[in-house]
Amino acid sequence: MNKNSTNKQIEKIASLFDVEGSIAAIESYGSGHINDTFYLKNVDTTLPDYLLQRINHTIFKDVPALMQNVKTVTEHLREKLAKIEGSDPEKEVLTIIPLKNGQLYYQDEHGNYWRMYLFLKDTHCYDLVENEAQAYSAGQAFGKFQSLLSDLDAALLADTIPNFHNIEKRLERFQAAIDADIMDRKKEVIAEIDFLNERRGAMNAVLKLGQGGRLPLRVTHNDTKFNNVLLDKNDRVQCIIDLDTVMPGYVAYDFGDAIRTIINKAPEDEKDLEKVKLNIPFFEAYTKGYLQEAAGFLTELEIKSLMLGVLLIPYMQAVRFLTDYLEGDVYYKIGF
Ligand code: ADP
Ligand code: GN1
Ligand code: MG
Repeated sequence: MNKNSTNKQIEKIASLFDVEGSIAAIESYGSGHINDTFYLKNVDTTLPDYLLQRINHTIFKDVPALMQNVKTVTEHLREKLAKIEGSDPEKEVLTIIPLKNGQLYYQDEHGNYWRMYLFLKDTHCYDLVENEAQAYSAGQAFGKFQSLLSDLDAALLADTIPNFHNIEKRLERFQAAIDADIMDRKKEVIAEIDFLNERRGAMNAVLKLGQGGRLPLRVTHNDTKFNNVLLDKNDRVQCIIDLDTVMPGYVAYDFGDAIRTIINKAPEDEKDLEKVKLNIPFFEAYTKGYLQEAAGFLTELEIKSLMLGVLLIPYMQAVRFLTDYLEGDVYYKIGF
């Protein structure tokens, strides 16, 4: 589809939502791997701008449940923040813009699902952390996010992607992809497969502690990349975004995924592995910020489990990306 007809379609869909004013411009937005995001600029600059997203329903199979999770979590955060002096829930929490008929999403004639958020003006996000202050405030932001949600019963949320961080299931699928080798790519990645297989044994510690009832299931974010933290124009954290995977989980997973992106000096898809170096001061800064907000509600064992998450999540990401390569790039949008 060309740009004009896509824009016409977006305009038509946007008009179904409860927006103020009218749309002046539409831009494709962001660098996510899963959804398609469009920025909608208002004609009247004093009125809000919006973000329209097409939700990838091949991956998120129950969009109504996903949107209900986002509603439950954002309402809870909003209520909690409203009681904290100096907080501005409008700016610090995502706001769902419903359809004019009150529904949380629109399903088009092709079966695609669309939802809209209020666009938070004068914000930006980075793929890479640039300094310790950013690492520290990202830690604070995810710690505060979990802390504000620590009194929300995780059982109220649906599992938007069942077994999302279950390493045993991920490894089963990895093995199935190796066995099927439908793209005939296995021969190119034998060394990588061996590398991952040699380390399998050490990777199920969090899962075992959880299954044994020793770690509580909490409301966790499950996609704690640094680029899911919106910063304001002074580079201060404003809002945690990308709530599609908010569901019951273990805090070690969120900690591990955040550290994965925060301490890497190179982008996650850097081809030159010489550039992939660890930044330990950023690790320390994130941990300080995180524990400052989270230590109050975490159990002792959860605090100990954080390091297990740091070992596990980069490994699990490698398993997931390599599985997708073997399956023919069916899950992630890839850039090359
Ligand atoms: P994806 O799942 O594709 O990563 P995100 O929900 O993270 O999608 O959104 C993509 C990009 O859009 C983000 O990286 C951020 O730059 C921007 N963004 C998301 N939500 C908002 C918002 N409410 N206000 C302003 N920018 C936003
Ligand atoms: C995907 O959509 P995005 O880019 O925020 C993925 C995450 C991975 C991430 C790796 C639903 O997130 O789990 O950590 O790519 N999201 C889903 O960059 O699978
Ligand atoms: Mg994102």
